[in-house]
Amino acid sequence: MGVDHLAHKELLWKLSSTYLPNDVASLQRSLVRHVEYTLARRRYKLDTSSFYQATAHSVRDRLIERWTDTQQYSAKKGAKKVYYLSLEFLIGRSLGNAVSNLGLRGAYAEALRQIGYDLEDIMSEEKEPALGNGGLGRLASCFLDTLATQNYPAWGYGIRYKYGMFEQRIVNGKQVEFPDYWLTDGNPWEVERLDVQYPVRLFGHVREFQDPDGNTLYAWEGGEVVMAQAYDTPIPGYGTYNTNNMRLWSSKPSHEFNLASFNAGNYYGAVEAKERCESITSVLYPNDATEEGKRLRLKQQYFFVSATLQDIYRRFKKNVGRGSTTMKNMPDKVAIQLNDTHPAIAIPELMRLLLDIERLPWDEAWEITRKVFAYTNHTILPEALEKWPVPMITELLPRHMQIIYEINHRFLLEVQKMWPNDTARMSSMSIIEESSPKMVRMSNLAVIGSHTVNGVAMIHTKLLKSLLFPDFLLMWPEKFINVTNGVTPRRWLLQANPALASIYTGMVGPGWVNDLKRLEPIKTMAQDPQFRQRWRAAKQTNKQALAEWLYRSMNIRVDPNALFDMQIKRIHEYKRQLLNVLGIVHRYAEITQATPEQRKTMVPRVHIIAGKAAPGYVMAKNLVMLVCAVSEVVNSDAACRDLLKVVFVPNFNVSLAEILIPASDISQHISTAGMEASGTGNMKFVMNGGLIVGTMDGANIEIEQAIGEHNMFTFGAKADQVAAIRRKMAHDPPKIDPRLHRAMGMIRAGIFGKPDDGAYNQLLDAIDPRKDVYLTAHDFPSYLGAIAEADAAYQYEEKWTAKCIEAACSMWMFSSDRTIREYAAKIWNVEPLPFRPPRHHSER
Ligand code: GL7
Repeated sequence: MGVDHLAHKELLWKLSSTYLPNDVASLQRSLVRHVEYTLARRRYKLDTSSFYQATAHSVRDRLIERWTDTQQYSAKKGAKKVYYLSLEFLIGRSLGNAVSNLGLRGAYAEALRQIGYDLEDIMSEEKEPALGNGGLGRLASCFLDTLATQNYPAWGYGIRYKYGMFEQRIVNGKQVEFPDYWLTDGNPWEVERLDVQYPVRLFGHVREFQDPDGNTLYAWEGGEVVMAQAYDTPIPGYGTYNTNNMRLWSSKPSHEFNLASFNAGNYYGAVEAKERCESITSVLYPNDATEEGKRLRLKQQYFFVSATLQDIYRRFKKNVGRGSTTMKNMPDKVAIQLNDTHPAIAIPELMRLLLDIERLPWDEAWEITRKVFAYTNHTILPEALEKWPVPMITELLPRHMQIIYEINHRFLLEVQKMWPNDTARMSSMSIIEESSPKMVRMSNLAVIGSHTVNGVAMIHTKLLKSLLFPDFLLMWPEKFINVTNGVTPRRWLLQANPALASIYTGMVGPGWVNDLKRLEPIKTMAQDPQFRQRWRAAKQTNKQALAEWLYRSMNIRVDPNALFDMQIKRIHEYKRQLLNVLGIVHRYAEITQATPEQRKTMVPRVHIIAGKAAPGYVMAKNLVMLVCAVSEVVNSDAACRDLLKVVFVPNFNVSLAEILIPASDISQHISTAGMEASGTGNMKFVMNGGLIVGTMDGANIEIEQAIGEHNMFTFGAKADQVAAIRRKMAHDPPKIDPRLHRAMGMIRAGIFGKPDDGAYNQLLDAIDPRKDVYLTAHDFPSYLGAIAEADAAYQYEEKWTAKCIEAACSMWMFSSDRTIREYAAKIWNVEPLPFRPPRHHSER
C-alpha cells in the first residue's frame, strides 16, 4: 500500500529509454569519461592504449543500445532464429569493424583527432582474438557479419578459448609456437553474463526406470558437473540498426561440485578438480594434425553443445504453451547450422532432451531433431573426418552413446529395407565403424540427423556426393545441396582497402557495400585509360603501405614496383607451398645464370609466404623452415637484388591478411585438384584487384567462370584426372622435369643449408615419382607455365590493369551476402526482421 509501482515503472522507463548522442563533442565526453571512470585513470596515463580501451568502451555502449533493442524486438515478434554453431570464430579486430558498421568512423576519427589521437593508431592497439584455425573459422565470422547486415535474427554460438591459435615466431629459421593469451588487457567487446550459466554433466551413468504407465525411461546421473558461463559479443550489421549476438561459453567449476569435494576433506583434490573444469575451454586445438583420441577436444565439443542447446531450448520453451505452440513447433522457431561435424554431438543431445526431459516418444523426437539441424561439410580429406572411439564416448557421455546406437539401429533397418542383405553398404553407412576400438563416425551421424547437408563449392559438393556419401545420396537425393562460400565485403574491401573502396563509392555510390552487384557496370571502365590510372594508383598505395610495413616490422626492403606474389594460408601438403618454393628456387637458378640481356626481360618479383603449421605436423614445419632458408639465401644474393625477394611473414592472422591482400598482384591457390573444399582467400584477393595463379580446385573454378578464363592463370591436373594419374605413376613412374630436377638438386646439395634432421630431404622424398601423392612433379611444368604467363601479362601494364578491373568487378557472387541468402532460402527458411530504429534523443 502506498507504493506507486506504476510511477516507478514510468520513471524507470523514461530514464532507460534515452539514447546516446553521436556528435563529435558527445563522443569526446564519452571517451574521456571512460578513461576516467571505466579505466580509473583520471588525469594520468592518457596514452594511446588507454584511449584504445576508452574508444572500445564508448563504441560498445552504442553497440549495446542497438543490440538490446534488436534482441527485445525479435523476442517480441517470436521470429524464427538461426543458430550458427561453430567451434571457431576468427573474428579479427573489432574496433574498426564496429565504427565502420555503425557509420561512426568519421565522427570517432574527428573526436580523437581533436584531442591529439589518431584512430588508425588506436585501432592497431587491439589484440586480435584468434579463436579459429583458418578458413572455416573466418567463414563463420563473415557469416555473422552478413546475418546482422541483412537483418536476419541469428546468433553465433562458440567457445571463449582462453588461448587462441598459437602465436608463431621464427627462431633460428624454424617455427616456434607461443601461447596466445589474448585476454591480457581484458576484452572490452564482450559482456560477461553472470545471469546466464548452465550446468554441463560429464561421465556418470544411465539409470533405467519405469514411469507409472510402464514406459521405460532413462536418466543420466552422477559424474561431474561443470558450469558454462556466457560471454556475449554484439555483432553489428552495416547500414542497419540490427545488431546480433555471438555467445561464447567459458567453463568454470560448479558450486555444488566444489562443495562436495571440500566437504569430503579432500582439499587438494578439490582444487585440482576445479582446475580441470576450467581447462575445458582453455585452448583452441590447432587442427590439421590427427584429432583422434583427444579427450579434451570431445569434452569441449560436448560442453559447448550442451550449454548452447540448453540456452536455445530455454528461449524456445518460453513460447510453448503460448497459443498453440508445442514442442513440435521447435523447427518453426529454431534452425541450427552445424559448422562441420565439430558440434554434431548436438544431434544426440537434442534427442536426449526431448526423450529424457521432455519425455516425447522416439519418433516425435527424431522428427523434430531432423527438422532442426543442417550440416555443412568443409572437407573430404579422410584424415580430417572426425571419429571418436566408442569407449571414450561411452565413458564421457554414456547416455549419448546409447542414443547414437539407437539412431544407428533404426537407420540400418531403413538401409536393410532399401538394400536387403547388402552388408558392404550397411557397414559403410553405419555410424559405427567396426574397427578396434569401434569408432563413431561423426559425419555419418551428422548426415543422418540433418535435413540438409551442404558442400561449400560446386566441385566440393560434387565430390561429397560421389566420394563421401554416395549411398546416402541414393537414399536421400534431395538432402545434398551446394552453397558456395563467400566473404564479407565490409571487412575485406571497405575496411581493408579504403583506396579501392573510395574509387567504388565515387563511381557507384556507397550502396555497393551491401550489394556487390552494383560494381558490375564498372567493368566497362577497364577500357578507360584514366580510370586504369586511378586504379593502379590505389594498388600502388597499398603496395607502398605494405613495403613500409615490411621494413618497419621485419627490416626487409622490397620494391613496391615489383610484382607482389602471395601465398598466405595454413601450411599443408595439399595446399602445396612446396610447389611454390620449388618454383622460386627455379627462378633463383635462372636469375643466377642469366645474361644481362636476359635479366632485362625478367619481371622483378616479391614472393610473400605466410601461414602457420600445426605444431605436430612435421612436414608442414619442414616447409616453413625451407621457405625461411630460401629467403635467407635469395635475399642476400647480390644477383637477385632487383629481381627477387622472398619473405616469410610470421604469425599470419586476420589483421595481417587485411594488410597483405589489398597489396597483392598475384596470389597462389594451388592445391592438388579435388583437395581444397573451397578456399576463401582466393575470393578476397580477386575482390581487391589481384589475379590468381591456381588449379581447377575449390572455388577457383567458380571464380574463373565469373571473371572469365582470360583473367586467371590456371594449370595442373583436373580433379577427375588425379586418381588415374596416381594409379599410373605407381607402375609407370613419369620422367621428372629437368627444371624440377635441378631445383631439387640445389636443395639437396645444401645451397639452403642442410638441417641435421634431414628436413628438406623428407620434403623432397615425398615427390618420389612413384608415390607423388600431391602431384607436385606432375603439375610442376604447367605450374611454371602459368607463372610465366602471369609474368608476361604483368609486363603490359594497361592490359594487366584491365584484367584486374574486370575480375574485381565480377565478384558479386562471392560476397557472403549471396551465400547467406542461399542458406536462408534453401536451408533455414528464415526471413529478415529489420528493426526500425528509435530516433535518437539528440535528434528529437
Ligand atoms: C576448410 C576448407 O579446407 C577450406 O577449403 C574452406 O574454404 C573452409 C571454409 O569452408 O573450410 N575446412 C577446414 O577444416 N578448414 C578450412 O579452412 C580449416
